[in-house]
Amino acid sequence: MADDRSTKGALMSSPEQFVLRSSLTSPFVRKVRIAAEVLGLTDRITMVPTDAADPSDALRQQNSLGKYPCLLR
Ligand SMILES: N[C@@H](CCC(=O)N[C@@H](CS)C(=O)NCC(=O)O)C(=O)O
Repeated sequence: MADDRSTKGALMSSPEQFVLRSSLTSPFVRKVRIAAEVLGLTDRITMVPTDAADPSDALRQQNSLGKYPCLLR
């Protein structure tokens, strides 16, 4: 096996986690959740509900379009 430090680092560290700004009723969010499930990524994604109508919701800082789904690292 090649002695590749970047590969070793990736194997030893925990998998990257993501936040999905979302809503349970959004069909666009549903598509992302299905893709995540098929790809085995569900455990790495934390769903955080979004209220696009609430000006104090951080969504507009996270996605300049102010739309969800919005996947964050
Ligand atoms: N083309 C976008 C559409 C996303 C979209 O329109 N999401 C809706 C929720 S289902 C939304 O963000 N609505 C809030 C708004 O437009 O202010 C995509 O496929 O993700």
